[in-house]
Amino acid sequence: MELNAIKKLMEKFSKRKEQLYKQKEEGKKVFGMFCAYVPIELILASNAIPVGLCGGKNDTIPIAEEDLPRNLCPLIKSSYGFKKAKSCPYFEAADVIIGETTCDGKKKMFELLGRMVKMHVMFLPCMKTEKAKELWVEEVKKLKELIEKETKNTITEEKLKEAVEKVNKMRKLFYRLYELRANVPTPIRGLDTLKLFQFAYLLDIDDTIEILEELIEELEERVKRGEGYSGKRILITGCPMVAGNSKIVEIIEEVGGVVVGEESCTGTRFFENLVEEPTIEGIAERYLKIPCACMYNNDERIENIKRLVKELKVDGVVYYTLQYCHTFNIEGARVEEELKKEGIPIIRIETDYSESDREQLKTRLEAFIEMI
Ligand code: BJ8
Repeated sequence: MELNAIKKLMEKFSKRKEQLYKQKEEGKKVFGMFCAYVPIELILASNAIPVGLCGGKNDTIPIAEEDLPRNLCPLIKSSYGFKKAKSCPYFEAADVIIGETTCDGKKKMFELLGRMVKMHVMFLPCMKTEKAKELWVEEVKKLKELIEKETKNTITEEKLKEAVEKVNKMRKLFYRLYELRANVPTPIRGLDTLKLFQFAYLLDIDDTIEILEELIEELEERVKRGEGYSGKRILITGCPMVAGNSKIVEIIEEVGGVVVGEESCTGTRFFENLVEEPTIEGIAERYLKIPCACMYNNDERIENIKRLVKELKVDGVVYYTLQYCHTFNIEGARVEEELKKEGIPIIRIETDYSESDREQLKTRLEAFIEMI
């Protein structure tokens, strides 16, 4: 049941490093990003390249622990370790890295990272008040200025409009993908969708759009034929699962579940909400809507989870936290309480990038999936 579009995704990804360095040789600047809050429209409008840099592998954690505490989120340690070891081609390609004041761990890691690479940190407010919105518009403006300075390209209204349209086009395709996943049986496995989200942070956006268009056609055919994956329908919510980290989805799908949605930055938080106006204000407005657990009183996230449970006909929710991620971990208590009130089954999992807990997680997830 392999999808041609997923084969193509893997092929494109295998050639991405070469393509990126070629684009760099041609004079394009590369901006590394750590977060879904970075407005990629501005980077694209300046004819530069955005690449996601979050690390999902265990291998670079020991070198990171020479500088960072052991009891820190693995995503932060893995990312830092990649730079320190100079082992990630995307990190090495980046001319400037854009960070933002999300969780404390990332924020403080950026101070150390700034000794190795040029950093620009955006001041992301942790509330969505009117004052916060004004501040965020200023931060987006500052980012535009920085990008223009680095690339020596002016971001004209026209260029910005083109970039907004392109990114919105990609977002609409992801919305359509989610509509298709709502079918029973669901036409695509969670593991394939996860790869798509992970690589969408790395691939050229035109390639991502091309793959999504092909994928959607293939999935529409599958739906017409009534083909797909049965099993207990699972929604994952929580920390992102960046490239290199797919442990939980693998386990869920090994033990009789099928992941039909992700309320995550490798999921809905990546594409939900279009930019309505192709202006700095319009862009700022869309990005500030992202319901990350770093936000104070993040009620939209809870509402989104409940909505997704209905839309995707979910049987149970897996709440996924990376070890030492306090924001998602603490918010888990509220999410659990709210879902339980509505009779939605939920299991909370806390893990890292190691394989040491795989069997234990398998036992817990197997029991959960049998029970729901
Ligand atoms: S918008 S989820 S990409 S911050 S897992 S590093 S929060 S301790 S990744 Fe994130 Fe932006 Fe939010 Fe998305 Fe900190 Fe938690 Fe680690 Fe995290």
